[in-house]
Amino acid sequence: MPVGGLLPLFGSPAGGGLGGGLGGGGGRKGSGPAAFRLTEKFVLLLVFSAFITLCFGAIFFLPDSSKLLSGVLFHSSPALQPAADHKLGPGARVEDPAEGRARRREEGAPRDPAAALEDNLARIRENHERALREAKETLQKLPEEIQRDILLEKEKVAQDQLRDKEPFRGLPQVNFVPPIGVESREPADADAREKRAKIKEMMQHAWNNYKGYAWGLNELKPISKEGHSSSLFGNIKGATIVDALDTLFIMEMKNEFQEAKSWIEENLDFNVNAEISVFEVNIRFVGGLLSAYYLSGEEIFRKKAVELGIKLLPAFHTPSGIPWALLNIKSGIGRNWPWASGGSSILAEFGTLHLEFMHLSHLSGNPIFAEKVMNIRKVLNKLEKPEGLYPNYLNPSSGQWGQHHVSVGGLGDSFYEYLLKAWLMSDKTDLEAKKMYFDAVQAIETHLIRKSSSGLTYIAEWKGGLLEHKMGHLTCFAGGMFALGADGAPEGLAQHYLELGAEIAGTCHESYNRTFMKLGPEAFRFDGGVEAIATRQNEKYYILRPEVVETYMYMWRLTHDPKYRKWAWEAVEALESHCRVNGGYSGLRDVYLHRESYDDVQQSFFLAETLKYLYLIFSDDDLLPLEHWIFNTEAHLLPILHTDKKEVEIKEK
Ligand code: DMJ
Repeated sequence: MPVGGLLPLFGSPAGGGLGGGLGGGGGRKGSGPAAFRLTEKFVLLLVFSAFITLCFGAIFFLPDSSKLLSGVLFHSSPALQPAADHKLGPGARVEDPAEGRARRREEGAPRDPAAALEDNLARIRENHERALREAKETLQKLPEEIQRDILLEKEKVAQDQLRDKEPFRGLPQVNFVPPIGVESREPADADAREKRAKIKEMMQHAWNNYKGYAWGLNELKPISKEGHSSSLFGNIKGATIVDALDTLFIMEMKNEFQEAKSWIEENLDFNVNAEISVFEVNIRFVGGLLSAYYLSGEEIFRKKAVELGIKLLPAFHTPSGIPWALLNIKSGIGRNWPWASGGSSILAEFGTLHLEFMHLSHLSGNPIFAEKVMNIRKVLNKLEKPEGLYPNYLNPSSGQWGQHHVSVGGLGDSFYEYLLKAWLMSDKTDLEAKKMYFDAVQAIETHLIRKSSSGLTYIAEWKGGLLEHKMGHLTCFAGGMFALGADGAPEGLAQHYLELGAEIAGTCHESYNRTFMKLGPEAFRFDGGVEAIATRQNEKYYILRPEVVETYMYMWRLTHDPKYRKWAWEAVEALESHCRVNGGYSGLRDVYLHRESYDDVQQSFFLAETLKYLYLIFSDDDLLPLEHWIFNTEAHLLPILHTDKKEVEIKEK
């Protein structure tokens, strides 16, 4: 359409329309734009720019520009379109005047062009006014609303915190009952005795170097010989001290245990402005303190565990009660990992609080901790599970699953472990946990467990129905879990689960055996012509993880097959050859290389788990018998809460 057609008022007697001038391309003094006088040009420019502004304004600033585009630019009057939301029942809501007109047209009002044009103009005017009104409201109110929201949120958190703290005016008295199976006897077998002594020496080396170079800090950098801090604990300090407590105790490193206790009494401080990982702090700090209390009966550990438990409670202040992953323990404000699918909390994180929180209620006499974790279970039980599987992501606001990724390794692992152990810890009375565990394991067997062409059993990862044929080092704990649960398996399946545990142990051993260092990679694959081998550079590292020796420990205890002691000793030799350095023990960047490339971190779980499980493999079974103890996911000891005899008696002060 020629522009002149839209601007008839500016047709010049000398030169016809502007369009003619532009289109005709005549001489400079003819009817082209050059022929206008300066004032005319100015007026023309002014009107033209006003018109363009109006058009843009209409397109971009009116509330429903798509309707406007179709209604004005393309001349398809909204008057002729059916309007679904106009068909309201009586009293549904107050009718907008424009909607009223549309409805009346729907009802058969005349449609002459002049009326339609008037309708359109009125509609534009109304839309425009409404948009202005809304914009004004938004601009005026938003900052206040934001401020009000922040204040309300703060108030809510403060109130929740007050409510959570109120019942803790002091801890009730507890009659400590001496723990079962902690008195140390030398192993009957001479070879085991010698090997166990070697493992104790490894613990001494790790501890002494931590003490020498990083005392009071979270972890040790054994190459740099200085402290290492991880953001997982915010600025809570002393992760290695708390994580190592119970290992020191069972290895009878009494002086070291006392040093650790004194440090905790004097320095362990939770009144810090720190954003922490709720999961990590729970499994390492709460778990470590509880375990130290149950082994030693020292009140300081119970007091600190409950104090920290209270600090973690605001993490549960979400619409569903599914806790945040991260929490500022000063402000009580929580959030989730920025990388987690759709703002979700992580299954292995919120699903790995149950054991510690049940014990916190037990030792504090306050049911609040148990209530929080029982609510998690309630939320999970209400949800539909895809193929019976638990996705790794759950949104704490909506209480709905995020991405349908399922893993028995990272992001999922200890959730399954805690279902089984919740049942065991309750002296097998928590039948709901038992059912959830066995149902989940059945779904895992059907959808995730596969055999390689050479017959290695592995647990793959499930992504919306597709399998990734990869198994993580973390997943290797599952061998021990299947074996530990075998006893309570549905009719006729006990042997099957024991064998499944043995098969997973065998596969994980292969993942170690197929490396140069004889220590397993972070993840190994069963595709592209390989089996139990890491193929990606970023999966070839080993960070002193315990899961493989953890499975060996359960398999040894439950079968006494000597191969598990043999495999455990291979791991000890590999640790000594490749991870031991002057300054402690270091992780490795690539277990397939022929020369060590150190990551320079002595992880606290090396002392809490790896060395503890190795020590137990070479101990007799009466040290920490499985009928009386369960291990939390960081290998901290929690007693089974026997129902027949009350081991811990709680009396209100
Ligand atoms: C430990 O902190 C725990 O075992 C946790 O469940 C998984 N990861 C580490 C050790 O690898």
